[in-house]
Amino acid sequence: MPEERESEPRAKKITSLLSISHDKDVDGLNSAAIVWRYAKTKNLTFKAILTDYGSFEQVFSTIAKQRDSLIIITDLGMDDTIIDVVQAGLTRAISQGCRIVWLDHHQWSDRAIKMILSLGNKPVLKVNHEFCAAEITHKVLMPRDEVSTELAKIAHDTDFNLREIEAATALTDAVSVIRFGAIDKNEEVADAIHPILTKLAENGMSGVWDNDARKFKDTLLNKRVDHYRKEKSKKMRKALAGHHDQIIHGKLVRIVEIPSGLTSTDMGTLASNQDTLTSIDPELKVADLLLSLSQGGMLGFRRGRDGVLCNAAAKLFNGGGHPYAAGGEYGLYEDFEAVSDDIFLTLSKNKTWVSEH
Ligand SMILES: [Mn+2]
Repeated sequence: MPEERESEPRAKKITSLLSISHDKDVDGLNSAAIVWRYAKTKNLTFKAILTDYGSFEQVFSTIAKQRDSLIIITDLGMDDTIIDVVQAGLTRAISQGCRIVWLDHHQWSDRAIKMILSLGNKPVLKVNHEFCAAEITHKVLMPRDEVSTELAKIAHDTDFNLREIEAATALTDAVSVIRFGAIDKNEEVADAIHPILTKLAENGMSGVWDNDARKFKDTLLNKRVDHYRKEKSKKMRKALAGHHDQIIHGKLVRIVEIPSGLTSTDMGTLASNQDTLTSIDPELKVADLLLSLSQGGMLGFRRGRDGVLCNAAAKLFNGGGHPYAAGGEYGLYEDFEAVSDDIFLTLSKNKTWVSEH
């Protein structure tokens, strides 16, 4: 960590840490937990703001009020539409003795990168698409901390949609349950997530998850997650039953509509589980490429196996992302069948999304 090597009076003055992370998923949450552990080792007072892209204006005006703080932003990308808001907030904070560390894995424009690097007080910016944000945070801030290693591993499993760690899938569902619950009750998502963040920062996964009993230590949370999974699976079964399949360039492409209350990650996770599919229809196989269409016309891309590039497929629909997961946009629609045919046609005209190996 570069600031460890610094001995100027400026760095010495920093006594607090403000963490800004993504409230949407486990990657953002675990990144914040690792940052918190870092704050503990440095004896910095800690405050976390969990947020989403729609709230940047509010968040960066809070940042503008900080003094002598280390501000660490994780799992949030920046594009040109918000560059001015971000620049104004950070420039102000830096003039008041703050330092900026930004760790992310999303797509950044060259302009956005240059803007951050041109800031004062030696900003640190690490953007790497090959890792999730918690892994980058772990590597940069807490490489030798075992709890942080585990938190990064859990985040990787869910962010890369691997589903190899039961606790990671459970935590993903818990975050959804807590988020949707807060939104329903008109409460702040960040406040609702805070207790779980505290436990993750203190004891890592073992603070929330009982590995032997394979459930959450918090009985109520465990019940809510169980219920959420049952509801989700009912809705998903219905949605999957209405799927449209087509073989394109030798790949099984499937399009499903996402019901409300489900995310494309939920859909991706459930639809890539062969047991779930078999229980719906014994003939149903995991698709090579799964597209989930939301009511608002947004498209989520997930792959069922290697050989498909989700980011290249999403690019055909004004989007982007990673080879294993990406997002794009179709636009408002009425007739799901017509949309499916249209999407199949676009994918069949272009082969960039099929990888050679
Ligand atoms: Mn992330």
